[in-house]
This record gives sequence, structure tokens and C-alpha cells, in this order.
Amino acid sequence: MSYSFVTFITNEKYLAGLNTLCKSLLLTKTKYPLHVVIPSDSSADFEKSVKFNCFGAKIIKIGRIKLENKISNPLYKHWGDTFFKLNVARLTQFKKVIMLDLDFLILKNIDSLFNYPHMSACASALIKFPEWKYLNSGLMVIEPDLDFFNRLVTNIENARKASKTGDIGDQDVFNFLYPDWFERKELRIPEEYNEFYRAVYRLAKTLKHGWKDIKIIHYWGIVKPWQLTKKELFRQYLVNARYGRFDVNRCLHMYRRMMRKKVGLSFKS
Ligand SMILES: [Mn+2]
Repeated sequence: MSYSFVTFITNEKYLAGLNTLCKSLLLTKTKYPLHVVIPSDSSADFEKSVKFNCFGAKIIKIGRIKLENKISNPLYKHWGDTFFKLNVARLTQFKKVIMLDLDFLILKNIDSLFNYPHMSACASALIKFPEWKYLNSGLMVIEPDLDFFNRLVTNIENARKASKTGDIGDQDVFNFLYPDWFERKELRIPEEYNEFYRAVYRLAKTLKHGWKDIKIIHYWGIVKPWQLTKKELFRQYLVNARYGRFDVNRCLHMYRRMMRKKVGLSFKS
């Protein structure tokens, strides 16, 4: 069991995302397992809900990232959750993992990602924002290693100081540690493996088989597609249609259809 997909959940607001992620990944007939990582101080109820929504994937409990004496500072209050994903680096029971965000819809088999080296990722939405030359931590290939984990954690504060606003997340820490990441072509996974749903239309136009080449849609943003009520969804459809964003509507529609789908598969361990 040296290769696995992994995802991280700390909050019940993302359970519907976990459910949809699992279904869409299972439908690609992956040969790899999925592990769902939750904080070791999770309530029994939360753990039960995760179990109920992860289609047989094994749960791993791990401690939150401790930031010495800084938790009491209001500036750092939300950090326990924000940096939880950095724990990926200490899952040393695996040789290699693919970290997946909970707001993903997987459309195609992505098993070949395990061939990529450590720290591979996508520069998502480069097609829309060509000047944003950084990795998106929604999808990452990681070879867990404790020295690497320690470097990540000890650089959180440096990454914060280096940022303009001080309001950073796990992604900023990875980018801080790898300032030349964008130039390292061997670490760049094609964008169709992690594309923002509002940029898919642009990317599809550049791909040989258009939409058929899109592997993962990333529902990046504050409001997630599973949170929309029917009324809110309808409103979104209308607004998008008015601006000709039919492809954004297509992405929303695909997500909601997957949410309703009954899938009788489960992950192997
Ligand atoms: Mn995301």
C-alpha cells in the first residue's frame, strides 16, 4: 500500500464535497485507494459522518499543525484548519500520494499522475491569468518525508512575512519553499488536471479533444456548488447565461448531476 490518493477534511460543511469527490473518483475505475485525513481531535459524530460519505475509504487521524504560542494571537486563529493540509508531508506510511481538494469533480482516470515526481502540481488557470506563475495546491504529488514536513512547518512564519497581506494558506507555504517551481518544467502537470470551473471553457478551446481532455474541474471559490440552494443555483444559471457563460453553467450542472448520482462502488484498501 505505498501509493494512495489522499484528501483532508476538518469541517462538516465539506462533507457533500467529499461525497461527490469520492463518487467521481470511483467512477474513473482507479486502481489506487483513497485515504481521508481528519484531525485527531475530531468528534465521534464528525468521524461517523466522514465514514458515511467516503465510500469505504480508510480514515487517518493526525494532529493539527501546532504553531508555537501563536494560536492565542487572533491573527493566527483560523490557521489550525488552513495548514492542516501540510500534514500530507508526514504521511510516511506511503511512498507517494496524490493530494486532492474536496471541491474537485474528477472526470477521467488520473492514475498516471503517480508517475510524476515529488512536488508536481498544476499552475491552474494560467490560461486565464498568465501572470500567476505558481502551483495550485488543490492537486499535488507528494512523497512524504519528515524533513520536508519540518521545513514546511518552520517556514509558515517566513511565508507569512513574505506575503503582502499576511493572510496565507498551505499553498503559499509550498510556493514560498519552491520559488523556482514554475521554471521546473518536470514538475508541471498539464492544466487540464486541475482547472478552475470558470476557466475550463478557455482551456478546452486549446485542447486537442476540447472538453473530453479535461480531467478535473476545480470549483475554486468561496461558495461551493454543493452549498447552493435550488433557488441560488437557478439564479447563477440566469446570471451566467446573461453573460454568455454557458460553460460555467455546464460545470455547475455536471457537479449537481454527480451529487444526485447513486454509485454502488467502494474504495479498496
Ligand atoms: Mn479547492
